[in-house]
Amino acid sequence: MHFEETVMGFLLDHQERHHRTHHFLILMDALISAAKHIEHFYLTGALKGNTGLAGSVNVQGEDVFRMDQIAQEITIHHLRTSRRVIYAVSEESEEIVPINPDGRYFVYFDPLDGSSNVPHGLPVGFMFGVARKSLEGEEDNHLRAGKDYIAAGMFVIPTGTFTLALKDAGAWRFHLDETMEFVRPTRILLPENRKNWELSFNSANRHAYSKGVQNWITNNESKYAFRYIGALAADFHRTLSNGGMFMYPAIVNHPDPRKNRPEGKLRLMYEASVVAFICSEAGGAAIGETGNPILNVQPKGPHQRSALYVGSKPLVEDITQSLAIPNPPVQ
Ligand code: AHM
Ligand code: MG
Repeated sequence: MHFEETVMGFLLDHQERHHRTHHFLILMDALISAAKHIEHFYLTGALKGNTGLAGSVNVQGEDVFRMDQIAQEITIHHLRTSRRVIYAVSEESEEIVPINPDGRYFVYFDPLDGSSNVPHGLPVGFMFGVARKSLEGEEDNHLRAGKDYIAAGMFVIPTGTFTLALKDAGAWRFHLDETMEFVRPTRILLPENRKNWELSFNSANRHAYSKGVQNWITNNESKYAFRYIGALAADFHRTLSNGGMFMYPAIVNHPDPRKNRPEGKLRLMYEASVVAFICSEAGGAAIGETGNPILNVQPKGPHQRSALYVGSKPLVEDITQSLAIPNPPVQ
């Protein structure tokens, strides 16, 4: 028989080797338990009538699905019982959620990302970033930039895959086994060979991107395969494995100017910074609309949005040149 190393064994070893506390393990256990519960409900979503709308709108003014609410309840429950979290920021809660003033961590999460896939039972993400409270001196700010996260991860639900990045210790992928354990830690490094590189973006929006981005797409799209699942965790999972770039550029040239999103669509704290952190640990890069590194962006609010270009460094560096040119003509 063949047995695999579990995520908890991997993390215990990691903490011990770096002379770290057990607090982070308890937090990770809570997040992994939450993911397994969400996965369980998602798998039976259609049968139990849970794939529809909940009848309310969230902080972004978007329709909330019943599954969004279930995933939110599950995650908050596990974070509370861990007793290790001070505050949580969730896409599903307008206010920052106070959890335990004696806790040690801040958790930023989207319990079910990729709403358009929910009615179909297709892949969605449970994404999270973790920052630690200041252990010396006064606590300055619980809304941290990605460079101050200590870990970030994403579960692609219901596929049983989990990617976890630990500060300065790499990005790792795990798979769910038949006993519902995440096992087989496998280091993820973006492949340098361009053979399998892919581009991923919502092509329906391409004429609404800045002229620089439109030109870049025209000049580069034929060199790579194109894939788009419509859920960040799932699309970025492919980018990490195959190399290439995922992007959700700012919408600045929409025929209906009211539909422009100059600040981007994705949320900084629990979407863009999470994949930027994972990508950086996998040897890649992530920037926003002005070519600024996502990891350096200090959030001004919990639900701040951001444009996002994330993936293999050569592509991210290359598109930076196009972002720098103020509205050049489309070639
Ligand atoms: P959501 O939080 O409402 O689900 O939106 C985030 C999702 C991302 O997972 C995905 O990358 C993107 O929105 C897809 O947007 P679009 O449908 O505009 O292509
Ligand atoms: Mg989301």
